[in-house]
Amino acid sequence: MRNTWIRVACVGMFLLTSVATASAQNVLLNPGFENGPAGGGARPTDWGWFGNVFQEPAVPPQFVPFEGNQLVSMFGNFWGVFNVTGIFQEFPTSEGAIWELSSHSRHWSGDAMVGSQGTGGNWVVQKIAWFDAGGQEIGGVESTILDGTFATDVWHVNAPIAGAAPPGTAKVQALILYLQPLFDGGAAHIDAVEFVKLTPMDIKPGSCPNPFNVGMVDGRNVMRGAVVPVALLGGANFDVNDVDVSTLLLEGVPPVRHSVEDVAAPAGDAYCDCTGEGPDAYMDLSLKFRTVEIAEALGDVANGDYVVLTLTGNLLDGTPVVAKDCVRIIARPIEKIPPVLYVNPNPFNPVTRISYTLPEASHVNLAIYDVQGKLVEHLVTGVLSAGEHVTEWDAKSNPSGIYFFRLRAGNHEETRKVVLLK
Ligand SMILES: [Ca+2]
Ligand SMILES: [Ca+2]
Ligand SMILES: [Ca+2]
Repeated sequence: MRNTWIRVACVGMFLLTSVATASAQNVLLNPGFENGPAGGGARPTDWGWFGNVFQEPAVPPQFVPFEGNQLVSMFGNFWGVFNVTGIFQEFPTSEGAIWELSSHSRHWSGDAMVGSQGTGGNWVVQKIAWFDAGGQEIGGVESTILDGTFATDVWHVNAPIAGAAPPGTAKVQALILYLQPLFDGGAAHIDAVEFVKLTPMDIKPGSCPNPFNVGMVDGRNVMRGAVVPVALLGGANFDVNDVDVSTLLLEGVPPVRHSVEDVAAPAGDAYCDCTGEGPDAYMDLSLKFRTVEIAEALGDVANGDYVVLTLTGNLLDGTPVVAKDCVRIIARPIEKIPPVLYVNPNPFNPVTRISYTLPEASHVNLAIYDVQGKLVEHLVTGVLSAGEHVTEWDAKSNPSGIYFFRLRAGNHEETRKVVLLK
């Protein structure tokens, strides 16, 4: 039933003779409608539309934008026929490109939206539609109905929908539709629409799923010192050398280091699909972020939460880059978080630093063994306080070779292999 209605919308769309075409081909223009002409029957700039669509200036209490000083209103005054009103924007694209659409809508009490025909009466729907080179619609992704039973005069955040362009795709449209039954008019307000082509990204490249460990001890993240590996994935149409690394932020956090290497392949057909696929012969931009900074940026999360991490930035030519991938939060009970042992540098000559973080005061034994398992030296023995500890090992009197650091803290034991290269 719903699909039929959407098809009605698309027929209306084909009647349009002028179609908005954006210059930047991966982000819609005028997303908050602040740049368009307002009032007097003006239509939204940079958008196509059908039905009664108007750009409105902020005039409380009638017109209250979600952001900025303008919004778009959609009115249904086709009494007695099923009516679809909407706005759309389109971009050239090709098979495999992943696009994401989100928006904000408001059901306006000034022109009652909730109809008398069936549950809810009026609906706002987000849709991504794929078209072939001949202009035929060949597929799409729709949101659930965002129905008129919501409270009026309150802005709703319409959750993003995303999809990958199927074979034969030549262009994509983002549509925000307002659907009305036979005997009800009404109005919907739309603002802050986002439609972006997502750059493929893989958190923990080549591994799936993407667990993200968080845990605080006395206000300090016990993952301190650890990094989150993330890769922007190159492909036939995306050279990662075009990325301006200095502009990249993951959840607002800049990377601590980066390199260009082939670490993973793009995943399936949705932006949060997870894959364990490894290198694919396309170079990727490998980025490392401090775990503690990302954890702080995420704020309160709970064990088992499924969280989308967003990376933003620009290409060297200024084109925006947006990438998303999901992590599963693993919040271990604090007492079960083991010490985390790091050795840096490794290989080393002749001094290296061993660091580890204790979740609680513990009896610690840190020792070095050679490759035959023979004790070389005890570095630390005794009770240490909770928190991070650093110990150096100067191996100037030891021969080159493989050694093992073994940390025992309480009931926990951890071993790291190191290489002394003279
Ligand atoms: Ca606005
Ligand atoms: Ca991954
Ligand atoms: Ca790759």
